[in-house]
Amino acid sequence: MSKPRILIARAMFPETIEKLSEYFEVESNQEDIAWSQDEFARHLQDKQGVFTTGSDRIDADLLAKCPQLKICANMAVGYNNFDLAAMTAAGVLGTNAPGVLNETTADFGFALLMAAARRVSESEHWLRAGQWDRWRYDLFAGTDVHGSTLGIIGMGRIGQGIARRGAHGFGMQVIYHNRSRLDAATEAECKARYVSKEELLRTADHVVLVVPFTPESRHTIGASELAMMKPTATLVNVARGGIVDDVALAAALKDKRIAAAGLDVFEGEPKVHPDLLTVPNIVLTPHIASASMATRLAMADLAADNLIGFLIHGKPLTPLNQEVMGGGDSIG
Ligand code: 8YV
Repeated sequence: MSKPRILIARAMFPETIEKLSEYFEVESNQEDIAWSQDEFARHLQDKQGVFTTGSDRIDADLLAKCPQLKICANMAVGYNNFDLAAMTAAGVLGTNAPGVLNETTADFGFALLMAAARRVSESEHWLRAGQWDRWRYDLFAGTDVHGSTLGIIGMGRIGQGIARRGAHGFGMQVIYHNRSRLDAATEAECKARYVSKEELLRTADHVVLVVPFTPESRHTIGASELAMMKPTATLVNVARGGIVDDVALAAALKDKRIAAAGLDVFEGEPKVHPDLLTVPNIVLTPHIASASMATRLAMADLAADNLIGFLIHGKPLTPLNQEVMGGGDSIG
């Protein structure tokens, strides 16, 4: 019997391709060509499965051109690149990659927080530009992280990882806001107190965003929210572009309405709004919060296991729209 055909939409680890090739006829975009949606559809039209990243859009138009498609396996915990309703209507399963990137992403959230609050990038650029000629009492004096109040918006597993680091490692008072309150045991473990979004914005010294992108979470932080924050505050986003209004943030930083920001994600990335590129008190990274080698391998492995699990054994590990499987079950 011939093997099912799958597409890997981006360049990928050789070991992932090798593993998938045991089960599938694999076409891989190993040259990492930036396909248009039409080109993506052309490569996908005769495939039963696709290995996607959080940047590969799966929508009704694409699905209409790919009648054989049964599964889209995202190498990402976020899946706002999927139109899940259209996928369900087309009978296409979506899977994501939860659980494997929490601690690595929480590490990076903390790295951005430290770098922004203590002005690491800003001072490095200045030093590299040859401007350091003598000591000064207030040279790049920033805001303390230890002992301060950490506000986390979005208290899923990544948010909890950031809370634990803050409370246990840096002696921070942790407050959080979330769609629903955590159970008492988790709150105690994270030493975190539930507050309203407004109280969080007004009292936190550092605000970290870890909410999924949905139409409701778009511009969770805009001009009015930035106006509530302390002038000494730091804002960090390791969630998704669009949760922050980038233009409003650039204006707030320029006018020193807040002190600093660290962003790993952007509205319309990989393009970055030019206003953000010209304010000095910001740390900008290219969506790499999950990018340790070990974690990226684990994410790729889970996406591959979802393809194998579903197309070969009928049992995906981490399905999103299980209803398309009819009577089938999951082991995730
Ligand atoms: C990925 C992410 O690097 O998992 C997510 O949701 O944002 C990142 O870890 C990115 O989406 C590529 O798949």
